[in-house]
Amino acid sequence: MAVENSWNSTKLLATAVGSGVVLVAVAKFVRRIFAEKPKEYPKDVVILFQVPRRAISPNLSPFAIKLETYLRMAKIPYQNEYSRKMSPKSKTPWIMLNGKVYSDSQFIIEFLNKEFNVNLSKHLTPKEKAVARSMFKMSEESLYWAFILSRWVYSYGDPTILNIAPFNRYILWRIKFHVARMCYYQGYGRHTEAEVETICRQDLKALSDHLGDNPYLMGNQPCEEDCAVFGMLAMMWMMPETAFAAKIVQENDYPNVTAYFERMKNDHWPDYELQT
Ligand SMILES: N[C@@H](CCC(=O)N[C@@H](CS)C(=O)NCC(=O)O)C(=O)O
Repeated sequence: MAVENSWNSTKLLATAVGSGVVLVAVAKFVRRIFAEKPKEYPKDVVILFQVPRRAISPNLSPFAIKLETYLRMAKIPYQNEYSRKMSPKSKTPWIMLNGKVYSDSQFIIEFLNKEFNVNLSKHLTPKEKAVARSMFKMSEESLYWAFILSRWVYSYGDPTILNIAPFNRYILWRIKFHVARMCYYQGYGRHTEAEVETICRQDLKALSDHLGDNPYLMGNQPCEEDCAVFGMLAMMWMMPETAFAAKIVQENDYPNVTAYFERMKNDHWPDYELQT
């Protein structure tokens, strides 16, 4: 009797597994049939994949604003593709050029410099280039983390940023959880909010002290590194979050940083009107 029962259970299990396998295979087959055909894009035009534009800012990602500002500054032909699809490195933005995919805003800029023979920083000496690099790395590797903590963790996200219904807290909660975890492993997420605010202010003060009366990061002429710094400032200066980022902008302790941000916006985004 016991042997028969166990034989029956094995048969049941095998049937269930078999049906599961068949169902998965059918689902894959149907998906393949209805899958979107790869789009045709024009030759030698950079296709910039980024999340959809917002009423308040050209993009939610500072790296997308950096890349699009660079494409505009370098006058490289490009076309936007608004998509939530991530790069093979699971990040946004990314590009496609003549059917090939390239990831990471900085690697993309370095690739495009070679491909389109561009050098927006050729007027800089090696020493100036080193300073420009330290400024853009400070923006991307320090200010960025302070800012995303302010936006997604301390503000707990603002539904207006994502254009989602106010009750759709689940999406905000998922982003908050993801960002908090990333920031914890990066390190800033282990600090208190007050400590992170101090870091943010110190970075902005360093940028302000460095800029002085310069219209651009490295003097009278913009350079490649301006794109990254502008992209990061756009996050704070164009977004309506609460928490410390918005407070810092409202207090306007760094008027030359505000003026620099406005100058870059007017130079490269005359078509983009702040709609808040
Ligand atoms: N180093 C990358 C950073 C890109 C990046 O961190 N993008 C964020 C949006 S601002 C992202 O895709 N986050 C998704 C995730 O981390 O899962 C670049 O320069 O492109």
